[in-house]
Amino acid sequence: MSSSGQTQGETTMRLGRANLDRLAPRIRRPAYDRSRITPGIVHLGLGAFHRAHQAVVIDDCLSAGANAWGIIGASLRSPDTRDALAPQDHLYTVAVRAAEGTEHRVIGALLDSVVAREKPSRLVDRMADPSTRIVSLTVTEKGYCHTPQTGDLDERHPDVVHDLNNFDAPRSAPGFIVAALARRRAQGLSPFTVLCCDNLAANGHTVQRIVTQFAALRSKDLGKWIADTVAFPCTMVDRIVPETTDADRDAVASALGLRDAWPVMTEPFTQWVVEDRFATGRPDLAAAGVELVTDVKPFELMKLRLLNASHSALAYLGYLAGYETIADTMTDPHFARLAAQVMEEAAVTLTMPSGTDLAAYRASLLKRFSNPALHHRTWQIAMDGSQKLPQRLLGAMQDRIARNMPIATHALAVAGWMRYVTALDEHGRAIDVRDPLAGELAALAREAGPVAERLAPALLGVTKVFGPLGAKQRLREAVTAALGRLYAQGARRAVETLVST
Ligand code: CS2
Repeated sequence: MSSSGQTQGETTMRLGRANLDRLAPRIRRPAYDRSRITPGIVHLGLGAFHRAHQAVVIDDCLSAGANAWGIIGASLRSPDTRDALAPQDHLYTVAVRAAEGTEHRVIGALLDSVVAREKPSRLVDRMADPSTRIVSLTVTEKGYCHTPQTGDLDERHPDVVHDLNNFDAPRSAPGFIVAALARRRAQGLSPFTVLCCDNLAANGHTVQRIVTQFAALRSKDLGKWIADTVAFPCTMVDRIVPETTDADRDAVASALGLRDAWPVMTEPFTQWVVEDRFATGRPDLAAAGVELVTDVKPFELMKLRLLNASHSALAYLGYLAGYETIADTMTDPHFARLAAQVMEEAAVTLTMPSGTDLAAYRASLLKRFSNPALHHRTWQIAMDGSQKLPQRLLGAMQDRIARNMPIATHALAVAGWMRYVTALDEHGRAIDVRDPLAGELAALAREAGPVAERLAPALLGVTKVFGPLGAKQRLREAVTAALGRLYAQGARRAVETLVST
């Protein structure tokens, strides 16, 4: 923590149940008696995104009287969130930032938290408890132990291997879900609904496939029971939630008059579209602003191919051009145009329900990316690209190739990723590449050297990411040419050239 953080920490009282009434009067706080709330949801992956998105919706449900739907959060590995939140009775602040100012709200929906690594059986017990009716997840793309390109369980993933040998003491999200469902089945309990809230293509179906494949490795019967009885609704989740910094914590303490060690920062926009398939009940989500639909797919593709695709394009190319945040990147008109162009290329690959205004959606995304109050680092979004590229960029490229349409903008985004994962920036400085395949990608890059004609084919050959698409002539040509321009001109000029032609 920064020295100013420490100073304030020493002099400002900690947020907690006992001192909610000391909050500055304008701060919204739980409008219900928390002692009457019982848990109905177990959430895996207690990161900032969950706390700024689903937990806020659940907080609204609790305010409306849905007392049996409190959340127990689980961090799969790190104790940091539990250690920060337990001393403040799991209360925390959501700071909603806009150019005009910040609104703060204290959320009470999270009742308790567990750290799975410390005592896996405690989490399995909690998930198997009859009161648990929904298990939701935000474990990031890589948390599903699957092959991003195919959507199948990666049976050789170290956590999967571990979990199959330690069935009652798992490590991975699929391992916990299967262990808890097996327990419920043995006890004659109905299963919980599995609600994936990560940016995966067809997220519910994908997680259903992964979990069923995992279970079948343990027992064919269990796999079949899960396939037949467990509901895995698809969801589209959207809210931009940058990592919280020490400066953010200080700003929140000043606004609250109390110190919160684990606040979350976000934007005014929030959207949650959910398929209404809950086997064992749900709170009244619609009353809390959730869009309940029969088919999420079009909304999910819209979000992945418009928002996330242009986000990733800005992240790789913006980082290489020296921009620290998305909002900084968007101040450069060529990069703003690049984001718009990625969306234009992708939009024609979407088939939306009538009444969807894609042009308005695209305009709202550009505005959200430009929010000067959000410090969303390009480096943060650049993380785990190997897990993100297929659903964000490659699907739209495949569709456009099938229709004989140009793919130059998407190709530059993919080339930006390639240049980024070499782990050396345009000035020869090291890039801290965070990606499960970082080592493999950097080794390929070292072998190929900084030559587009060698590097592009080498990386396109990584089938876990590109699958058969990597062998397509049109894709190879477009990506190789884009990477060549990145090496010849640098990211800033390459983006300018692209959007000016
Ligand atoms: C971002 C997303 O980090 C990333 O990859 O693109 O987290 C994005 O901010 C959210 O999906 C917005 O809903």
